[in-house]
Amino acid sequence: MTAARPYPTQSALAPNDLEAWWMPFTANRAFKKSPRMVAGAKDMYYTTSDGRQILDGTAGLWCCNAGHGRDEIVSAIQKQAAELDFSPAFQFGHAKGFQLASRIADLAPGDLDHVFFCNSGSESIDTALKIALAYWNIQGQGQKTRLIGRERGYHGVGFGGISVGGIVANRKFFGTLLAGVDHLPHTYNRAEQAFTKGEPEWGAHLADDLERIVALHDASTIAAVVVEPMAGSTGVLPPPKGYLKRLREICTKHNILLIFDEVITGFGRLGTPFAAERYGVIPDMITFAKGVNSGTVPMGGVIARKGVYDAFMKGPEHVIELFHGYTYSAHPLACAAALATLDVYRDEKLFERTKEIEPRWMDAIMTLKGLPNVLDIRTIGLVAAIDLASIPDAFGKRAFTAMDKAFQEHGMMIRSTGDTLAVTPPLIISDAQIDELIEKLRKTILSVA
Ligand code: PXG
Repeated sequence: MTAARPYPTQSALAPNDLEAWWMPFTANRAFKKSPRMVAGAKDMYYTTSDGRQILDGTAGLWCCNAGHGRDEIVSAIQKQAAELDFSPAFQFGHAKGFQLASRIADLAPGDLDHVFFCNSGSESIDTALKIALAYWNIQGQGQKTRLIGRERGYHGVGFGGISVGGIVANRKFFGTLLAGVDHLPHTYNRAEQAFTKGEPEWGAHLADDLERIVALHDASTIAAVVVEPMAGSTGVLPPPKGYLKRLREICTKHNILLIFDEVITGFGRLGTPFAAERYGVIPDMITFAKGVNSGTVPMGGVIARKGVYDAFMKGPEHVIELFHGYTYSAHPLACAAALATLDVYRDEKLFERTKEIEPRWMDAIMTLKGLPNVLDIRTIGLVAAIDLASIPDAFGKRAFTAMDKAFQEHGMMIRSTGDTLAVTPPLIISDAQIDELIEKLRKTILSVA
């Protein structure tokens, strides 16, 4: 900082104090000229700093699945802070870490029985990739090091995640990334799939590309394949029917670990605790974050199958089995928040409810078909994406303007990525609020025509 300036007090924080925060994944200059500021949140609504109510069409960043300011979760966090603020997770433990791991293992299908905690989705992916590499190493197959991701995949922003990820803007500035990574093709084809509700019929054959990759590198060099069951950040790509089963079969045939990145799809977004259950496919590891405690305290993790965990549990018992972990792994506040959140999900049957309202949600979203510039709509679970035609020579501007106008003029928070609008409300959304959301989307799309 060049010149000394007075520290702003909390109450003095106003648009002229916006300079110091270099905001993440944000158009900083546009934001600072015309800020979108939130000051409070309750249930389905944010409140802006100037007192307007904003319908939350994004569950924060796909994380506040139980809605905002839930009393049970708030008081669990408060109570935990007073009772046990921090406990080291290296060589020491606390009850809620174990309780939470058991609860998550119970929600996960099959023998996905062991949970490793971290603090974000990005860390969960790096953790899963490291477990995969170490898993082969300790079994004397240290040559299995290749990692296979997918075009258009998003796995956070760590070097592991951007290496297996397939979003060009997230990769191209950051050098050569991890060596030995290859990518499956993405699964979107507008000509074949436009305006499909749920999983498209076309595209299962794209999983067979894994056979080509195996033929090229040989299975003896490949550690793991990692995909989002439904690609989220790239603009919502539901998996083609049968695609994930085929990936599983090919991985099993060639002795390759399969990792599902469920940072978005975990905790009910597709109407089941994990998407693995919806698709009847058991991966070797599942990554999670966000919805685990409804976005209230940073937390992520990896759920590993029994066989993966057991492979590490040998050698002298005083020796650390996996040299990996974070200071805040299983942070007591995050665990307390998660236990309270899982109670809310269970007591309010929010995952089952999501499944129930999915058809109505899909029908409602599809009523936007035919509006100006709408090129495709994809929808699944409680998720929707609307592709808008780009303004010539200004890719991304139409959707960015729509996101801004939605907030500033139409009282709604939505996300934009490229020229796609993404809508992913909290799972507590009522029928009337679905109608409100659709009406606001309609006005927003018309306002950028
Ligand atoms: N994997 C997946 C599938 C994700 O969607 C991450 C990993 C990384 O999580 P962290 O906690 O490190 O951010 C994500 C994050 C959007 C959007 O609008 C999506 C994410 C984050 C922010 C915005 O699509 N996903």
